[in-house]
Amino acid sequence: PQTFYLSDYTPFGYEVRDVALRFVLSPSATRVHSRITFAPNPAASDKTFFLHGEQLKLIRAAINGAEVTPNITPEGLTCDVPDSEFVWEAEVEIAPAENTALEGLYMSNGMYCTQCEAEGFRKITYYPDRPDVMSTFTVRIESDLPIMLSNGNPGETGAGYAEWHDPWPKPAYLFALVAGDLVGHADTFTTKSGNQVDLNIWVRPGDEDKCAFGMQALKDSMKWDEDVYGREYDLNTFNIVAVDDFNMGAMENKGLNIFNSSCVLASPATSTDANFERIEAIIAHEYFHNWTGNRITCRDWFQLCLKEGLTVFRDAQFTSDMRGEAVKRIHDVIELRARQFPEDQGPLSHPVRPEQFQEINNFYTATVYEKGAEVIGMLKRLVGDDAYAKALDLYFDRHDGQACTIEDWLTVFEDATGRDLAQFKRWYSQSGTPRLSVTDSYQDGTYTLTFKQSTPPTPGQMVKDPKVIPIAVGLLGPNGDEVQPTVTLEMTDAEQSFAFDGLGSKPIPSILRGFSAPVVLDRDTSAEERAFLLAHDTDPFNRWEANRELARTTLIAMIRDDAAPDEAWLEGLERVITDTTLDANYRALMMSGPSQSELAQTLHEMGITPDPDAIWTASDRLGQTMAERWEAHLPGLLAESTVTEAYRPDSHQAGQRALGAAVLALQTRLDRGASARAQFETADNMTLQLSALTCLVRSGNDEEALSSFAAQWKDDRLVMDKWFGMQIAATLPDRAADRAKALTEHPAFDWKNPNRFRAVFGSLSMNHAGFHRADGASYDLLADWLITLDDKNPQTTARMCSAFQTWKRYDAGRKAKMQAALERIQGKDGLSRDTAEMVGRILS
Ligand code: BAL
Ligand code: ZN
Repeated sequence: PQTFYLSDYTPFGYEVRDVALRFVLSPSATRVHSRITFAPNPAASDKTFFLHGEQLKLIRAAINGAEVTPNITPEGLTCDVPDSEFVWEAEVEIAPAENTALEGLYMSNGMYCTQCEAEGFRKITYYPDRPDVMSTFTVRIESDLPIMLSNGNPGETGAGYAEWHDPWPKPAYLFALVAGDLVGHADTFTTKSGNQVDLNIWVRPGDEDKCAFGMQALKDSMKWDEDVYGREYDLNTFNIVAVDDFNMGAMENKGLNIFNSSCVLASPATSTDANFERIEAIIAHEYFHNWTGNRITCRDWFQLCLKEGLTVFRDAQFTSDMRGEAVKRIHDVIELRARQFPEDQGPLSHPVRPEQFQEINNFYTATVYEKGAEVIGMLKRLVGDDAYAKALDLYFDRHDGQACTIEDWLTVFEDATGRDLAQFKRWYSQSGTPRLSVTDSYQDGTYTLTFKQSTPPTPGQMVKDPKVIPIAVGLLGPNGDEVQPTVTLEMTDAEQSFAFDGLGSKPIPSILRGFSAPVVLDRDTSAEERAFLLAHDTDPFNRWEANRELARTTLIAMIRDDAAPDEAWLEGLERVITDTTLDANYRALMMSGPSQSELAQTLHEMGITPDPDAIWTASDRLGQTMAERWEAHLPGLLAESTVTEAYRPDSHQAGQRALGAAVLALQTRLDRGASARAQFETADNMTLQLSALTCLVRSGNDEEALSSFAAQWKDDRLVMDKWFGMQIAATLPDRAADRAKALTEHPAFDWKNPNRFRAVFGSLSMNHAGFHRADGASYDLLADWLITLDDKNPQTTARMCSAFQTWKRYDAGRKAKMQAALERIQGKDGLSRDTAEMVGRILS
């Protein structure tokens, strides 16, 4: 397969002045008529007229009205064209009902929908399918379906047709079309300059009662982007459509966002608090793309982080404002460590701006998205809030309507602040997680912190240069008072010291407050010092971090030496979880220790081969110790976390339920599931029902509850995804593989639906000891199913291969079994380019 390189960029030889499309919809023979005005691009030297096109049946092509016979290959076509403006016309036939890859135009439950990012438009018609080619679009859809939607503003509508016009030039990846028997949940939003926008969430009949929350989230997002970034919506209409079969979470098509139904439909009975928070964040994310992604887009796919890192950063700011800064930051860091760190420390490591790819769909990664957002957070911290706001205004002014690069983005910051960002740019080009070690000294009132940074080699990058690392530091006095409020140290060298003068005694440092940089902090800290920070740190993130470090140290000692859990830590933690002045959500987070895969990563870094069974046993034993030790507190904590008001998905109530879930997990260990069963039976919302069921599954005593849950929810696809997933993710490790296998034989296992496939196999890979069962049963099962799915849906198959990305850290037996599973996938006849690239990288 061809490898594409960032360094090879050249502009397309032609500008597109206007696009008119006409769709005559039919499940197996949709006709797509295109009429496109091209003109030679004066900025391009190569005037080859190449249009992308895959899996298209060309019926007819014409230039300026005269029929032409292009030269067609599996990737597209070339044709001789005039050297001045001309009109290209084509008619192609496609079969949406046979499109199981869910890229291009496809069908989901009788409804037509599209997914064009990154390179799906070329499966709809012949076109220069690259993000730097932007044009206005006019679309006419013909079918007998009641609802027909496309981008932009609605035009003429009549019996059997609907027209749409998008006045904003856009790349083809933002094209969308939807047609189906849909019902709309309507509302309006008036922008700050007084334009009234019609809002609609379109769903399948029966889902109307699950739209209100998403609509409110959309209106909150529109208002927030006006208030915080000064960005106003720019069309008369904004449509969201819920689709059951979707490879990603959602897609920001101009004026017509298409959502995986799991990321928009919400109701208290069927959605958990976590679902509500995620839905709010994704709606915000897609809406925010209207400016960061659509109005200003990417020059090429190597620049993906330009829109994704920035938009994730913006949605995190939004959630932080809506739900609380500390808890959002802790959640994000937990996710970063769970998903991005393993990627960046293994064979799939790549820079935030990759420099080569075979299949761009494989680069919609935690590194591009989440590390991309961390990089923007660091930039904001380094330049300060005011300069960040000034730079963003300049970015929107200077680049509106353009397809840009990371260089453009950084130049804006350089121009707005006068800073040289050449060194900072390494965050975009160097892969790998930097390690930051720190030592300290105190003499005559001066306290000195000395940092060293290094980044281990990653694939294709053996040598790393020092990066700019913003290190937020505060100092605490012996009584817990803050003697130095948070200050951001700017580290630029491989080794660098920072001094604090005028201190009466040696302070306790609180380093990397708010997780000010995506690094691993190595510091030999005594348990006493961490316990002090757990009790006193004024930075809520670092207070939580101190606890996590203590939990990790204890667990590692339990795993390695069969040690008892650390007494002093448990006493300190007890004070925190019983401190009713603290936010319940925060206390719940304190009760969850490092995940089993994170412990495996720590052991690996220590040069110890992780044993998944020993990790599970230690984690389980720690849970049992906590339950027994805090037995007297549990009923009071459960009572305190009981919500007596009507269900609201806000952070206050969600916090109470999160604390309740953590406490119920301990209580279940003591009462053989009696409390969990009682909660399960009386729950009037999904959060309580599912947390109770999870406890029962973990206890192994779950058959009855699982059956009754399935009977209650058999007709709700999204709830059944939870049922499929949680009984695998939460079950005892030795049952996970067998359970997953049995569930693949369940009549409701619709493996072509990405949500259902992920529910089973994403959950299996999350059950750490279950996935790494020593006999390799889980590896084999996953490999079998990835081989099956690859024929139908390469994109989802390739992404799920990352379950194997840490294979090299395990013992020889497991390693050999994972390698064999990967090689079996690799050896499959006709393996997709997507999966071949992923497996090849993982094995390398
Ligand atoms: N652009 C793909 C989906 C998203 O990141 O919003
Ligand atoms: Zn995005």
